[in-house]
Amino acid sequence: MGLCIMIINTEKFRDEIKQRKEYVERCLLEFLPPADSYPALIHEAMHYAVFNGGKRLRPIMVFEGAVLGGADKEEVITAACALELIHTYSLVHDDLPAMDNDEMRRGKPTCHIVYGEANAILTGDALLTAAFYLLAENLKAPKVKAENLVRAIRVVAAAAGSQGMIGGQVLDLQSEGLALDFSTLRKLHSLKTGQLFRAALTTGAILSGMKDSGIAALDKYAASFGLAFQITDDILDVAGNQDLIGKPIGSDAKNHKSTYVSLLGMEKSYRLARVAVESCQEALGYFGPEADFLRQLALHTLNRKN
Ligand code: GRG
Repeated sequence: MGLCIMIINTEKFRDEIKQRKEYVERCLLEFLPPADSYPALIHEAMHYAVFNGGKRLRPIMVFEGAVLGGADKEEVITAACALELIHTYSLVHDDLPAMDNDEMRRGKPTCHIVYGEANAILTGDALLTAAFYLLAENLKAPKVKAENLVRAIRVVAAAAGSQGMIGGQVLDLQSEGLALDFSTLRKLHSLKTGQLFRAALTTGAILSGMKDSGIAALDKYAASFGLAFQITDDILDVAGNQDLIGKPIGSDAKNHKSTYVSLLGMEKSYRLARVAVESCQEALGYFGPEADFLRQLALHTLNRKN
């Protein structure tokens, strides 16, 4: 599928994303413990961290994986919320003084600035714990099979853990100040950023009962999507608009991090992102027009502003 054929309906696609994001936010509000529930401090901090203007890409992927497998999105609501909570916990901890020491995220002071460092650590812990509670809650969905749910929980735990996102974060922290080679940078980001996208899309598909060949195609798509997303993240950190990103640009340079841009330069980085988006489209060859949303999402990522 040629890239330009898919560029056509940008306006409509943005509206579609907006509606899906609003749906995710309604689900999150329903399934997070209320902000004023006892003990209110931790629940208020969890709400502060979760309702921060994020794009909600990972839950959107859970829903999309499920729908492509023939399930109703209502069947995977709590799993979709779980992926966003894991993502949010990772951001709260990533912003801590001991990690990236960032004071702003999405135009608002970070969790530890508002609630203090100890409470921000606990907020991340509580979000991660709540995520696995909500994953298990997905057993209440009438059509989800217990064996598929256990498989999905295993996938999510592996993606978030020491051989997934946390492993990537450790490599990232270890690499500060070092000039990484391309393959190390690629490995680091496939763990830190790619694994959770893969878990999100395949979780929805697994819960829907999709065949393994379809799940493998979605896994491939999400791995390439993660790469494209990370490269554009690096590009935005250099050339993005601070107001749209919601934090000062140049944080990678501030933290002496190797990035695709520092390693390859702007032009080659953009070209690599484009190749990754083409790989996304190839992976979707397994599906017909029902996967057009994912095709457009990959293209949209290439031109994203935040
Ligand atoms: C602390 C365990 C632990 C992990 C941290 C994900 C991560 C690992 C750190 C986030 C830092 C970062 C800039 C990662 C690169 C790409 C990325 C995951 C960006 C944030 O994701 P978005 O843009 O966030 O989907 P929103 O704000 O839209 O929810």
